[in-house]
Amino acid sequence: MIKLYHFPASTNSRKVRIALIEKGLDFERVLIDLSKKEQKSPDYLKINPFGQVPALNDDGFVLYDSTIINEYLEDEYPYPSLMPKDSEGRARVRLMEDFRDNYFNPHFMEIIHEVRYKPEGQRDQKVIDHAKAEIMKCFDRIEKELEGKEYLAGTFSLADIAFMPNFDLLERFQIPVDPKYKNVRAWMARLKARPSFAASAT
Ligand SMILES: N[C@@H](CCC(=O)N[C@@H](CS)C(=O)NCC(=O)O)C(=O)O
Repeated sequence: MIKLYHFPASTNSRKVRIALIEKGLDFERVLIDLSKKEQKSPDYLKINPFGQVPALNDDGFVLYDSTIINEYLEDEYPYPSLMPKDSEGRARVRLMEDFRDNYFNPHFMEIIHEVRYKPEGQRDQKVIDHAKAEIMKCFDRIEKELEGKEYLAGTFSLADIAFMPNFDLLERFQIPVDPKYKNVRAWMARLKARPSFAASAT
C-alpha cells in the first residue's frame, strides 16, 4: 500500500499526486496540516527529518522530496513510463526538474510567504513584484526548451509534471503569460487538459 503524506495546497505534494495518478497507482492521502505545523511534529519528523511535505511510504519504504519520490515511482512502477529511455533525454528531464525546483518554484514560495502568512498591511509589495518578474523571466527559458516539441522532453514526462502544480498559482497571483510565449501557452493548455491535473487538485 502506498501512503502519501501531503498537504492539498502544497505544490510539491501535488507534483507527487500527479505522478501517482498518471501511473494509475492507488494511494492513501495522509493529511499533514501545514497550517497547524504538523510537519514539525516529532512523529512526522521521523518520516521526513526536514519537516516538509511530501513524503511517501511504499509498503514500509519511506522517502521524501518530490523529485526523488517521482524518480523512485518511475523506477519501481515503470509503466506507463514518465522518463525518456535515452540518457540524454533523462538528463534533460533532470535539468528541467532542477530548474523548476531551484529557480521557478522558490519565487512562488516567496509570494506565498507574503500572501498566506502575513496580514495584508504587513506584506512587502516589493518582494511580491520582484518574485513575479523573476517568474515571468523563466518563461523565456521554457519557451526555448519547447521549440518544436509538445512537451519538455518530447513526450510527456516528469519534467512537465514538475511545473504543473504551479499553473493554478499563476492565475491566483495574477501572473500573466505574455501571448509572445506561444509554446508555453500551448503546453500549459495541453497539460491542464490531462485528467491528472484536475484529479490532483486536492
Ligand atoms: N525539496 C522538497 C521541498 C518540500 C517543500 O518545500 N515543502 C513545503 C510545501 S510545498 C513544506 O513542507 N513547507 C513547510 C515547511 O517548510 O515547514 C520537495 O521537493 O519535496
